[in-house]
Amino acid sequence: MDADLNAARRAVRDCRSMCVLTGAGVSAESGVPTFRGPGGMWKNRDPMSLATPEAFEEDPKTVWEWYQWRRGLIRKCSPNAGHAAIARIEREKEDFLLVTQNVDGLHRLAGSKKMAEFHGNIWIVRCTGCGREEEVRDDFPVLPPRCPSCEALLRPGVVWFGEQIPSAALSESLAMLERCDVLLIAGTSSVVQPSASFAYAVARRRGTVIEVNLEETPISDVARYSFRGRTGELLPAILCA
Ligand code: BV8
Ligand code: ZN
Repeated sequence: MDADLNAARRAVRDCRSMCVLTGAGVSAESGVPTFRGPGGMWKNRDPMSLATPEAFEEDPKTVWEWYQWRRGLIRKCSPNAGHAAIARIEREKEDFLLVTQNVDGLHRLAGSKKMAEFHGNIWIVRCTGCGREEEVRDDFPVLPPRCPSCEALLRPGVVWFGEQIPSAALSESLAMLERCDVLLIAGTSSVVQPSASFAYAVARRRGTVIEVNLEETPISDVARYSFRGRTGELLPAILCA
């Protein structure tokens, strides 16, 4: 482990262009429930059955109850040492991009700036009628909330299953995957597409892929270095050159 850890640290230190991909495991260290792990469920509903346009179409009130519950939880959480280490390395690299699947906004709170929110942001709400977007941090008094301008339903500003990744985030990420020397993947089960394919895109062109995750994932043997452990500990250890 130590030899690999030192080699991974050197790869991070010596690289010019770096991409970091994060998932719910990074925010789990701040107390945010993961998508698929214990505590990620809500009222025994599977998130996969709630995070879809069909679920919202059929029962917007229940979908909003789930999001209001998650917003309430996340509101009490602060960034952790893993978020801070990622924000710090960004300032040391000439060419850097953080791609996060997390919708909680904790990376931005930790100071990350060069960032693509691949699955949107839970604090943004969008009108299904006039498309008006707004950042709303408070709880909505009535669910589902309606647009103050046109009365249509508001929806969470996140990407649901079956929806396209926001085009700016997608193109910025794909461009980075073509040129980064190091891709660090942290706290994701690597089952959701298209972010789960990032590792292959970089490994194919001999870039260095580093994984940090509690459990093994489908990309663990694609990674040059794959560390089992908590992001709150391993990210500072690998990123603090
Ligand atoms: C797309 C936002 C083109 C909402 C999310 C069939 C029909 C339709 C679509 C598909 C299909 N087959 C495949 C697809 C594509 C689909 C997909 O990938 N499905 C999979 C699941 C089969 N993808 C899409 O639909 C994407 N769009 O492809 O557009 C298209 C369009 C139509 C049809 C085809 C293609 C959109 C995907 C975005 C979905 N939205 N979230 C919300 O949050 O409410 S995804 C959701 O999963 C979260 O964003 C989450 O971030 C993401 C990934 O989960 P993880 O972050 O990995 O979290 P998870 O809990 O799974 O794992 C946590 C990991 O951390 C674990 O491994 C754990 O061990 C580890 N861990 C925990 N604690 C720690 C830790 N590690 C270290 N330290 C710790 N402390
Ligand atoms: Zn509207």
